[in-house]
Amino acid sequence: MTIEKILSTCVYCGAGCQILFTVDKEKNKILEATGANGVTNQGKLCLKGRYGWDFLNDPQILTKRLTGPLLRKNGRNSPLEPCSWEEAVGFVARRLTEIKKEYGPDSMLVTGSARGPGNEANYVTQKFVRAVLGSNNVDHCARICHAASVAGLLVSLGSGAMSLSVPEIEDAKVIFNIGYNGPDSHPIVARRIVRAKQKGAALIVADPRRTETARISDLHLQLKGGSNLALVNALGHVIIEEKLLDKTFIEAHTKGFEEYRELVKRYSPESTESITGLKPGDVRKAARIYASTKNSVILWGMGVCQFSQGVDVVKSLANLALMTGNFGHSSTGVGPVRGQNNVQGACDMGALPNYFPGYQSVTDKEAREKFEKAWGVKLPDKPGITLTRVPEFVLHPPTPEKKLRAYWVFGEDPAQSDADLSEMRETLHALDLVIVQDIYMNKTAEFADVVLPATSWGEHEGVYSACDRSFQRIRKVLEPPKGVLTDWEIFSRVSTAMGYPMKYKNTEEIWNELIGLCPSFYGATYQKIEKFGAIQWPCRDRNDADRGTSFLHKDGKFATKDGKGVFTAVDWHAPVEVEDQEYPVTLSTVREVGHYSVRTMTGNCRTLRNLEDEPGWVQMNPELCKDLDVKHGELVKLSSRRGFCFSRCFPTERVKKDAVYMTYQWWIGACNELTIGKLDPVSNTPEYKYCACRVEKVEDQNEAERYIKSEYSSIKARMGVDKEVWA
Ligand SMILES: Nc1nc2c(c(=O)[nH]1)N[C@H]1C(S)=C(S)[C@@H](COP(=O)(O)OP(=O)(O)OC[C@H]3O[C@@H](n4cnc5c(=O)[nH]c(N)nc54)[C@H](O)[C@@H]3O)O[C@H]1N2
Ligand SMILES: Nc1nc2c(c(=O)[nH]1)N[C@H]1C(S)=C(S)[C@@H](COP(=O)(O)OP(=O)(O)OC[C@H]3O[C@@H](n4cnc5c(=O)[nH]c(N)nc54)[C@H](O)[C@@H]3O)O[C@H]1N2
Ligand code: SF4
Ligand SMILES: [Mo]
Repeated sequence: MTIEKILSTCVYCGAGCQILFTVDKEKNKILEATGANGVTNQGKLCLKGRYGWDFLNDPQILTKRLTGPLLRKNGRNSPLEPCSWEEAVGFVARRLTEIKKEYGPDSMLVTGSARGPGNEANYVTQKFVRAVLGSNNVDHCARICHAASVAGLLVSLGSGAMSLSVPEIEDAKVIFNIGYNGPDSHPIVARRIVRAKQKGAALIVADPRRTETARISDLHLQLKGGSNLALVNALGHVIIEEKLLDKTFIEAHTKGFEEYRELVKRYSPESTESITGLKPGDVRKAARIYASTKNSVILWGMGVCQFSQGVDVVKSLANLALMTGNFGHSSTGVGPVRGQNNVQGACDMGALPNYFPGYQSVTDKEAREKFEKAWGVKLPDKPGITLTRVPEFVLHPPTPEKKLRAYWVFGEDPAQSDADLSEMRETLHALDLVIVQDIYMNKTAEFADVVLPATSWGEHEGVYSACDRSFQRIRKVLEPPKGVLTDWEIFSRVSTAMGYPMKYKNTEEIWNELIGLCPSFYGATYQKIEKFGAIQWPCRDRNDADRGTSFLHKDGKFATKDGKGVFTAVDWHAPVEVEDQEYPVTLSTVREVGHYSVRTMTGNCRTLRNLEDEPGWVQMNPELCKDLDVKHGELVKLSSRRGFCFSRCFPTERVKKDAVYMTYQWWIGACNELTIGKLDPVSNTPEYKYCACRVEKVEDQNEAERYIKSEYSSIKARMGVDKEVWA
């Protein structure tokens, strides 16, 4: 037996934990995963890091690993059949060329992927879209995630990223944790919150649920869902009224304060009580605690971003930090804790409709000319469309010429993760061409004309960007199945077939090309990442002395053009779809601790599958359960204006009576059948955290259980899995 130890970065959340794998090289199997001494994880791992690699063994519990390209050889209604790579690449290149010729470059949209592929593959993807298709229609799941943080903070501070590093959290004196459930989402980041608390920090939590962080907090602001901006403006109001602000910082480093002061005059804790449901005394207390130190940190997540007013709340959180001088040194500032392992990276690489790699705007002539010269083509200067607008551009385009015809879905599963799934299915049906590039069959692949199979995390090299801007290496641990290609090679082959040769030899060659084009990444060579374990951008110099930047906006110098932080004054508005008689309860959707996003990976790991399985749970206040006469474990039917699904009742005091919570990891208990596709006008993120729904008792439980079972077997059979998993 040849045993090797190989170091890599975790593929699940953005914490960027370092994992040491013990590998049996002869059998090509992982034997064990243990925590390595990474900057954020210090030898620790959460359950996904420790057990989340089993999918690489292809146990086929949920979905089948793709091991060769599939094509509908005789049109849409014919089955997906195995084909050669030549056929698959030839088909994609021919169809894209035809569509481009007939309808123009902007009739296609390609996604990047924040998951396994890594930064190099995302760089190649956006280069392909811009240089070969001639469009900026490239986007990825940040859109349905932290896009509000990126858009909001770019305006307020000039940089959309976390201003501090994960390790700095533990030296904060105050943590204001809003709409963020670290213990489930980023357990290893949550560990730093616990440490901060142990070191004496005050912890304030704003969340309609009593999360674990809320449970250990000094003050839990259990606000009404959808009222964030009213609360944050009220906090600003108190800070001004009680003269808790940092005038010197405001004068020296910011602009727009006066307009903001005028607006928040209307937001006293007393006048906003009817919106937030919070006691004015608690809001005042929170403001006083937050403004009392220069090491106050704001951490936020999806409970801020997944609203039709997400961007405004992000800007208003930046206002709080600006007015109290909470920038410029370590353990302070703003922490939008990025979700996916490489969502920071997919943004860094320009898998966004308005940015080239390194946040260089596509509308900036100088930046465009630089990329034109490097890539030897003329590039489009108009930002592309965002992926959450795909349904609109397919089903109701602004003009017939603007209709979207082709969608290349790379490492995402919109038929499971996007809001309003019945509209998404209609959209996928109505497209002329759907290309899916994945490691597994997934729900979107069912609609694909062609499926391109890729190597997985663990089977290729590359770099991920963790939530705090740390570039870290991922390494090849196992040999991939025969018949799959790396994601960057798939794009390169199609590009070459379309007359723009891409002949990269390895990821390092791609990396060197891209850091050469991005001043803020220029110093982060493979050698340096290798040597120091992690390099946080900005890192501008190649010598070893430049080890990157742990916190941004040093000495109050912001990344905006004039170096000033910008106050923005915005009024609160209610969520788009509120409760009524027909749909009397709020539905909010969150995550399962042991499963990850669309579950193709964790659902195929035995230990994690054994923790939870279909159809998932709906968290309901015991009083609501009593009113509806439903008990723990019973199946209930949930419906909204857009669809219905079944879930199991989970009575819990953690949630209030007016709202129920579901996790979006399930096929049968698919909460996105219910969610609403209404978007924030700037970030285009859907309001996943709020829509109106109805919960009903299911009288015939046996019949419902039979339905769940047969539905599960039938979807799995469509995913190529025929084993019985109920045993
Ligand atoms: N209701 C509701 N819906 C939500 C959310 C919510 O809170 N509520 N959250 C949203 C958020 S924040 C996000 S980020 C999205 C996530 O949604 P998605 O991005 O759709 O989900 P993922 O599970 O991350 O991965 C998508 C696909 O990538 C594939 N994949 C993994 N590694 C690789 C690889 O190396 N190469 C290739 N080619 N494919 C790979 C997986 O098999 C999977 O099919 O979901 C959103 N949906
Ligand atoms: N186990 C696991 N971990 C994951 C993922 C996963 O699928 N599984 N996904 C990853 C991804 S893609 C992401 S983006 C992150 C997301 O991680 P988080 O940002 O923690 O996201 P959520 O858990 O969806 O929502 C956070 C909190 O927002 C609260 N909330 C709901 N409505 C409101 C409101 O109106 N106001 C306030 N203040 N709070 C509200 C919810 O109760 C919830 O506790 O997690 C990552 N980590
Ligand atoms: S906290 Fe995140 S990065 Fe760390 S082991 Fe868990 S899932 Fe992986
Ligand atoms: Mo996310």
